[in-house]
Amino acid sequence: MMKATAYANSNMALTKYWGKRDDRLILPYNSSLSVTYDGLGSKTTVEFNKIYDHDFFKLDGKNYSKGEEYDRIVGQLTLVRKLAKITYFARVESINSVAFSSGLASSASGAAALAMASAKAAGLNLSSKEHSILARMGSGSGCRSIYGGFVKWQKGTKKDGSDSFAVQVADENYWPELCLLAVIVKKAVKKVKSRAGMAASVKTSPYYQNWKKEAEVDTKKVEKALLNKDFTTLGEIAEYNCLKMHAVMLSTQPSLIYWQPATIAIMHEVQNMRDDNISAYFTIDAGPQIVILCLRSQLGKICNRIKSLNMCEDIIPLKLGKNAEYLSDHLF
Ligand code: 2P0
Repeated sequence: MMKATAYANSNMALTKYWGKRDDRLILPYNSSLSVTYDGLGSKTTVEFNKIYDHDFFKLDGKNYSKGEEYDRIVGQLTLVRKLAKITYFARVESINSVAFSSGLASSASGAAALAMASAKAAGLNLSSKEHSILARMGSGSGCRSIYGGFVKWQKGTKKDGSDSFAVQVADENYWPELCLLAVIVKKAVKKVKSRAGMAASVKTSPYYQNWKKEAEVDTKKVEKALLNKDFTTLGEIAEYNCLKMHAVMLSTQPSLIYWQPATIAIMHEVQNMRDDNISAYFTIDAGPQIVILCLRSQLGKICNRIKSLNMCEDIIPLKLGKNAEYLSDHLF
């Protein structure tokens, strides 16, 4: 039977991916570095079988037979069929962790779990690097979800994308003092998805050229700070990198304003905390939620300060997660 199941955690970038130099192969303009977090992820089962007359896809109990989600899945399956030299259609079922409804959802874990499950179901025996490349072609940030801990997506320079994949910089046990705190300000679906948003930024933001240069340097600096366990440098660069990405978003036409009033209030509060000698930094993706970087010894204090603002729906401490893996209990 050609069936396999995989689980992958989601990830949060400390230096961001925002813009593609190749839309089809999903190749980024700059490298990025992320943290894989535990318990927010996707479990996916794939079966290739001659009885299917098309590709079936079910996500969290809902069937999809067209649209952006469906096309992404079929795109990844088509790559796998080509690699494995098979022609069978597939049945794909995927579930996301409950906490996904928090607004920290990302396509990364889905792309990584699908890459691993579909490759194995098709009889391929791929390396982690090959899984990462396959996940990348489903969703760019997905290439980072193949690994746990701290992960770098090296942008690569080759046209065919064969050198654009993720590598693990350090595992999830490397720096136990480092904490991430997700602050959920609004559980709303964003108006402009990352894929369309970043394409518009590349085309229209007058700051895009600077962004890609700076982001490449920031990624190197964050990697070094991480390896030195230098929290202040890591926090400063990560926060600044996030603000530079948002400057590009704001200067895109039409502008991409992912922040809500509460997002800005919490950004101020994080900076105020630093004035009070609490070492905290923030990072924000293409949405209103904030992730605060801090050290474990100050987690309680920071939680209390954020709670007392009364501006968020939830505060979730994020644990660092491990590598994506195969599971033996299938979803069907
Ligand atoms: C990141 N984001 O580095 C950045 C920061 C959002 C902001 O990766 O088009 O869903 O599928 O490659 O991976 C979101 O982009 O986009 C993302 P595609 P993806 O995490």
